[in-house]
Amino acid sequence: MRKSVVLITGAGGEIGHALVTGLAASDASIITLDVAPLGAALAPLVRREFTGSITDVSLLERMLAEFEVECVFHLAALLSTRAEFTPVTAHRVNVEGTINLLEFAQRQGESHGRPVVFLYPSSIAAYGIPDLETKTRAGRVAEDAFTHPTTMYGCNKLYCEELGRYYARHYKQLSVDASPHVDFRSVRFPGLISASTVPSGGTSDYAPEMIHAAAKGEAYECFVRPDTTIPFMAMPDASNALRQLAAAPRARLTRTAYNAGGFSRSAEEIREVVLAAFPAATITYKIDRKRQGIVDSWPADVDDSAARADWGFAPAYDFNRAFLEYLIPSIGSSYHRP
Ligand code: AKB
Repeated sequence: MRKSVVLITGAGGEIGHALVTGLAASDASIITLDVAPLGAALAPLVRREFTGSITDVSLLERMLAEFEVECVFHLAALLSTRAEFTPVTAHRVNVEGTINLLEFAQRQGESHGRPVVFLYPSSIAAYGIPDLETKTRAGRVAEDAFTHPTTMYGCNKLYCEELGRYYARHYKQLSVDASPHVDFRSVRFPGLISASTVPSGGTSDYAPEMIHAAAKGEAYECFVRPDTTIPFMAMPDASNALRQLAAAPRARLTRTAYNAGGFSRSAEEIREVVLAAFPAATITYKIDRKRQGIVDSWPADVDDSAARADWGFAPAYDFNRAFLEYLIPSIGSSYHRP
């Protein structure tokens, strides 16, 4: 008999660190897949860790044979800035890797007869707002507006949302005996900020990078303008949102992709709260024109009323609580442990 488990891909990453910790605390039986071995903090929390790529179909075949997967949290991805340096690799990992996981979930569902709940973290990068005047006028953007991404990562995320919708509603619709076995659910996250991990390859990373640099006593050059504004979310709210959406009754869900907001602030407002906590910090601006162009195409804020109505999304961290109660104390202490 195969063991019934939850699969988390990219488990060693920023979202994965929070999700593994949270699911393990609720006694979930977890298997993981990541390109690197899990760190000492996570490894003891999982039933089995597989080290390899989501593009390795033979590895997924081995997992299919050994485990009965009820739920997939597919977190593995190359983020927006890194994807712009290697767009073909990003497409291969972000898209081909995702269809491999969707096929894995489909075959899991066919074998054990129950729909596999498939959670997919999409992103505000799925939006592409043409200019700053339109961004200001657009305000809180709803899911079906401005879906013309300008990055490979954003294109990947939007297409994979549609791939998931296909697997959940139209899979092999011309085949007689085909029926969907994937219950695909996606959240378009804003810039996520974690106290437990260092940011890697994102274009929204200027916010966490500021805090980490100030806590380490290192000067930081912010690569976007002071007025640059996008929504952010504290990582505990992101992890909880994925778990909440996974547990939501299927009949309550009117969409397969949902916005989820946190707090919308400018780079200068973030700089001010970091300087108040670390008065000796040096935070200046050195604009990276290309990364600025990416962030300018993302919405200043998102309309997440559908998530709140359908599955009760309600972030616990506003701007002040996120920085004053979670990020600054945790990151500050992580660099100054005796
Ligand atoms: C990135 O900056 O690429 C990510 C995102 C906004 O999805 N943090």
